[in-house]
Amino acid sequence: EKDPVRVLVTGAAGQIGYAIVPMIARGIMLGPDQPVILHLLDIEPAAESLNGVKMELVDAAFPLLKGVVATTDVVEACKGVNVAVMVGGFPRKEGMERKDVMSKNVSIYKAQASALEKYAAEDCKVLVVANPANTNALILKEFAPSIPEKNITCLTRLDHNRALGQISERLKEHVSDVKNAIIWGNHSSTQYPDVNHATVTTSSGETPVRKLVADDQWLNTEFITTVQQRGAAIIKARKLSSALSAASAACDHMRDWVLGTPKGTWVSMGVYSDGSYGIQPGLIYSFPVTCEKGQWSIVQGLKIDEFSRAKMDATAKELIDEKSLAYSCLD
Ligand code: NAX
Repeated sequence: EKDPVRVLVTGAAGQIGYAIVPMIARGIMLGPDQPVILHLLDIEPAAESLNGVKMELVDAAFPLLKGVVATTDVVEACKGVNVAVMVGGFPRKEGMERKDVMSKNVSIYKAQASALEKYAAEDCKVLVVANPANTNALILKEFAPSIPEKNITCLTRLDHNRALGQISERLKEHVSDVKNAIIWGNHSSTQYPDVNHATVTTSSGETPVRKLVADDQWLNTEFITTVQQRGAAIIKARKLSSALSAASAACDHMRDWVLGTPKGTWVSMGVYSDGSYGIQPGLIYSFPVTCEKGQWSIVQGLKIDEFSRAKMDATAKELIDEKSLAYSCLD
């Protein structure tokens, strides 16, 4: 049997936390033959509820689950973790200024970066889910300089999966036959969902989505806004934000990163920009990536038309603004 992998989930008493821990304990994230030890972190006001989650994990008798550490102590939570899924954060409440929310999250991610840097396993892979996800990941990177920048990512896989879902619904093709959509940029409403390179596998082979949909007007307007606004649509319907789909996407992100993407398939991940596609280095920006042997690499050489260029630059601009807002909170 393999040695257990230690997986940290912060914000574990919250909605996404409640959805994701059973997925991890069932092997959805790291594979059906990979034992895990869950490290669950939340803050003091949620301590009792966190303990309830731990009780349920015991009650579920998961064969792969070799232990649970449930704590409000960030040092204890980070000790020896190989994978860190950062779901905890300060939510934007009605009437709050953007700067106030940023400032709260900057201080959370600064502190947690230091704890991860000191106590996590050397090869720890980090996925930031909590919003503003890209900028929280950037702060984490800045304050954990000894963690390789390649090990710090943020979640845009939910947006990616939403794009595949919309194409699947429109064409009445199964979602697993749709691939290679791209989410460029920020996990926010400025993200650019791009299907210029996406395909659908049918009985006649792999066909471009643009050809099958045959409605550029829809693809260039409604499709994009539906994906961008999907989070808000879920809140309107459920009176709560996306949780099961976010948890599932976080598992997809980590699984593909650790175990590799299927041949001929790429996925979207928020990663540290190296200047690819003219996106300025020093931002956590969502790109199309393939993964092999636990390493992601940005898909190179895709043709970018003028329409895409403008949208990719607009979402980069928002990230540059967020970055300076975040830095102004550090002073
Ligand atoms: P909840 O409010 O249900 O849960 C958040 C949990 O984090 C709470 O239990 C809270 O006590 C805890 N927490 C707060 N500060 C903490 C700290 N310093 N250390 C540890 N835990 C802390 O929110 P939920 O619906 O679970 O969403 C979690 C985060 O994911 C939010 O920031 C949300 O905006 C973000 N999302 C990101 C998505 C993405 O695709 N990147 C999609 C879903 C989601 O909206």
